[in-house]
Amino acid sequence: MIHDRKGVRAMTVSSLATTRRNGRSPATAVSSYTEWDPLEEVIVGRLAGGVFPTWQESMRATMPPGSWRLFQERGGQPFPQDLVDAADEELDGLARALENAGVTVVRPEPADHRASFGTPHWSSSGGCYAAMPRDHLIVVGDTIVESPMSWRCRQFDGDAFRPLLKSYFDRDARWLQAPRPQLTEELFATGDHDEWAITEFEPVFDAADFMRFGRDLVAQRSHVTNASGIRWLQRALGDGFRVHTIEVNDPHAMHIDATLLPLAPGKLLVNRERYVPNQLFDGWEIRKAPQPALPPDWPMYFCSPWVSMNMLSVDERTVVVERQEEPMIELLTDWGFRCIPVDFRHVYTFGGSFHCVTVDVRRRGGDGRYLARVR
Ligand code: DAV
Repeated sequence: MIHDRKGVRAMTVSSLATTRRNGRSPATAVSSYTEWDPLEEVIVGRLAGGVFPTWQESMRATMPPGSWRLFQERGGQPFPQDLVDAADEELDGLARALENAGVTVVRPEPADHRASFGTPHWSSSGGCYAAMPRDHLIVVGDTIVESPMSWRCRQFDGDAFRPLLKSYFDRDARWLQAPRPQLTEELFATGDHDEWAITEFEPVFDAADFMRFGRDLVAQRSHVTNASGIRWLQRALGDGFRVHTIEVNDPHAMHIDATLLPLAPGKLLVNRERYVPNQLFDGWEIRKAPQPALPPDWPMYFCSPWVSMNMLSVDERTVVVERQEEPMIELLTDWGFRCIPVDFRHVYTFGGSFHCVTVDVRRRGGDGRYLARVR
């Protein structure tokens, strides 16, 4: 029934949920199809050694204005040590909380991101960080894909995950890397009236612009993900998967995981400012995330406070949530979820929360069709 191969309109979402709960442990080291199936192994990022990004004009579309000068003047220089230490402590706390929930946690080794580098066409004063594996990597079934990122400074910081990728490869994972982007000037839009900061010069995407719903993925175009990037991933995954590009209302779009988050089959949390109703979610119960609880003067180098909804599901009833996001905890509890509260505000400063800092490498259960069928 779940596979719905004959084109029969799938059963109700709540009966799906019951079927899925008994999924078996996958036989392969890498296997994850959804954002909510029972989590068995996860990568948690690390901030130590991180440096301010090296400025490029396309960042203007997504980065908070207060960061523009900082990135222009301090690209390649370490972040303030006290902020890094506080955030790393919270990342360690997340790792412990997940281990206590029975999940295997793997971490990248500490890396030094200060080294400058270049290509024949451009140079960067340094890298960035290995705190946000979700930007670099997406697991779809037994395949782990490295994304072709449009930020020049991030071309090598994902190398911090290579030892992990090689070890998954040794255990039979399919490992794909998108074509290395050239990131020459042609990729970057120059007109004031361009809708996006990047052109279609070559395929680029950040993996965090995709959400997984079994055999369907939902993607957004953004200032770091272009249509050819989405097409590349669709073609690489093959006919067994379908990538749907949805419209969102986010002039600063960069990463879909503070815009919508599926918590269980049929349960979708959305950003009230950004979500545009979509037929794909016909039959789903949609709730709006409450306003973030973060104080307005909290330092945010990379993103908006909406990372309050950037959460990680341990299974379809259990969500890791920031300890001080009380309205969110209330909403989730009322919706039937168990919350695992973890302190994470210092990580917010660096551009993400629980979803961004993780990659779920293995979740129990297999593929499935969860979205309404649209043509
Ligand atoms: O709301 O600024 C954050 C997403 C981070 N991966 C935002 C997007």
